[in-house]
Amino acid sequence: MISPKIQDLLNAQLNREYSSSYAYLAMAAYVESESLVGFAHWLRVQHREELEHALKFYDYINAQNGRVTLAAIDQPRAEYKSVFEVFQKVLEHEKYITRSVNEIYGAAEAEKDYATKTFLSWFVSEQVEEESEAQLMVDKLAMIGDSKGSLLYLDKEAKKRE
Ligand code: OFO
Repeated sequence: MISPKIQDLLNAQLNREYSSSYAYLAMAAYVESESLVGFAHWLRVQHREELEHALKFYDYINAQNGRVTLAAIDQPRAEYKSVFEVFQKVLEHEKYITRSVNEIYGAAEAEKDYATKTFLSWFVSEQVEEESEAQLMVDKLAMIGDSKGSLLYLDKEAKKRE
């Protein structure tokens, strides 16, 4: 059993996960248009992970006899200046998602909703990983600057993401 407030917060997060997924797919489309297929692969893996996150919220709301409500997904940004900008946005976005997960966790804590806190613990840990992976990409891209050769090397590396 979850309160109407927690249900609303979880549904809003479900929507954010789908928005994240859609935004990362749009980023993949941009880098793919620049022939950077490795970075596109990395972003498509991220896209898939976000779909899985969304479904975790879907399943949890249902398991608590709540009501899933699906809202509209914002149109994602299509154009970027560079791959570096793309990954800066990924990092920025993940920090925003971390804040939203923490807010729901705080609301669950205030209501002594231990089940929701336990459910969200997975996301709290996952966000540490999400931010760290995005930060690593930003750092590497900052390091290589304008070197096309290094960019192609990183593109190849990004292709290895599972
Ligand atoms: Fe679902 O963690 Fe990224 O957004």
